[in-house]
Amino acid sequence: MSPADVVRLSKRLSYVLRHRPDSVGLTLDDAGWVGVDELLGALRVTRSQLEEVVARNDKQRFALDGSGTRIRASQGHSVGVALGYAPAQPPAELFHGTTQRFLARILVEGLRPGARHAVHLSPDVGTARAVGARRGPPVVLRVDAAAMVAEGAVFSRSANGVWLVDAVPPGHLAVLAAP
Ligand code: HQG
Repeated sequence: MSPADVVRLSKRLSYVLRHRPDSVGLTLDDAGWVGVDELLGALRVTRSQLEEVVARNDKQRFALDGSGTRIRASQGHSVGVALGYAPAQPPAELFHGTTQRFLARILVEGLRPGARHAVHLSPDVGTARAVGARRGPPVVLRVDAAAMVAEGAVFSRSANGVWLVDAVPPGHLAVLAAP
C-alpha cells in the first residue's frame, strides 16, 4: 500500500474501532475487541492490508490480541469500553499538548476528557507539542503526576504509551514557556 493508503485505512479503523463500529455493522466487546475476520468483511480489506496498517501505524494505534484473531484500538474511544489497563506508576511529570484557545478554560477547570474516556498525557514534551499542534498553535502543559498520585489519582498506560487519567485539576498544571 502507498503511505497515503495506509493513512486512509488507519483513519477508517480509528473511526470504526473507537467511535462508530455500528457504522459498518460491527459490535465491540466490553474491552473494545472485534474479530479480525468480521472487521475484514465489514471494511472489505484483506488481512495483509490490515496487518500492514497495524504494523506501520505511526502511533501504534491498534493492537491484535495474542492469537491474532481479534483487534482493538489501544485508546481514544468514545464508545463505552473498559480497556482494562492496570493502574501504573507514572513518571513524576507528564505533558499535555493543547492549543491557545483552550488554555484559559483549562487553567480554570483543569483537563477534562471531553468526548473520550480519559485525559491523554504524553511522557515527553515533543509528543505533547505535536498533539497540541493538531488544533492550532501548540501550548504544552506540565502535569505534576507525582502530586496527583500522592492525592490518590489512578493512572494507567495504554498499549502505545499514552498515559491516561480521569482528569487533571488546575493546581497540578503549569504552562511551559516556549515548549
Ligand atoms: C482540550 C490523538 C477546554 C484538550 C493525539 C484537547 C492524542 C479542554 C481537547 C489523542 C479542557 C480534547 C488525544 C477543558 C481538555 N476546557 N478544553 N477543561 N480539557 N481540553 O482529541 O489530548 O491520532 O479528545 O487539551 O495524538 O488532544 O487520535 O484529546 O485539545 O494522543 O491516535 O480538549 O488523540 O491521537 O481533544 O488527543 P482530544 P487530545 P490519535
